[in-house]
Amino acid sequence: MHIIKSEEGEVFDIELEEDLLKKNREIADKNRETLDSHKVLAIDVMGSIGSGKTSLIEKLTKSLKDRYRISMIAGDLTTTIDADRIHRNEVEVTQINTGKECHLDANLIKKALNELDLEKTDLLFIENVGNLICPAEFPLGSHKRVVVISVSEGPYMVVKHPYIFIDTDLVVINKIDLASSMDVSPENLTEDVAKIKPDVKVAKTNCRTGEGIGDVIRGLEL
Ligand SMILES: Nc1nc2c(ncn2[C@@H]2O[C@H](COP(=O)(O)OP(=O)(O)OP(=O)(O)O)[C@@H](O)[C@H]2O)c(=O)[nH]1
Ligand SMILES: [Mg+2]
Repeated sequence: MHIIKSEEGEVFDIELEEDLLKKNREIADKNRETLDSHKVLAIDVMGSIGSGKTSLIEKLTKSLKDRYRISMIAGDLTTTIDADRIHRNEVEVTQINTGKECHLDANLIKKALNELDLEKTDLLFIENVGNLICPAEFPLGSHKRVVVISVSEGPYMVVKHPYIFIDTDLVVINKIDLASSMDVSPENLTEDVAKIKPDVKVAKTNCRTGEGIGDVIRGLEL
């Protein structure tokens, strides 16, 4: 079998991309300053499509709402479905619709931070656009990064998408209730994650029932 690997510098827009990433990092640093000046802890929730990001935020919001004033930024291409879901729990939500873009970036978060009442927020969940590739390269200025994967995506999603796990504080392996019917082992996924980032925390959850949410809360030191 022939395998073609692109070399560094081979992709024609590489210089453009480096400038873009540098600018994104600068704005992300400013976002962090804004968050810190208002004493807001921000958590970037990344993960594959349909893995359970919104369900996780929903469960965390319910568990933590007596201890923190919680807000959310919801990233999606076009709809407000997830934002509406979380808003029903009386959480202040700002929607970002990215159009065709497959990730949030620091500039979009800067705009959303202008819309939120940061004085009335202690904890901010940012739900990134669902995929395991693009969000990895775009820090937003958040204090912590979580990656949500689920057993329903099959056994290879960790080894196929290593980069998103490198700069992550906590990995959530969701839908453990489906593990046997999917014939996917959460333990094997945990081992795959540990090979990429040995010290990363892992929580196994069922975000429908709330099983494992306590481990997520402890993992995030909330
Ligand atoms: N069986 C099972 N279903 C789950 C679990 N967590 C979430 N779901 C279901 O999975 C589907 C997708 O969940 P969401 O929370 O919307 O996932 P998401 O990652 O926010 O999806 P996108 O934002 O569209 O990428 C919904 O039908 C949830 O009810 C779980 O632990 N077990
Ligand atoms: Mg969602």
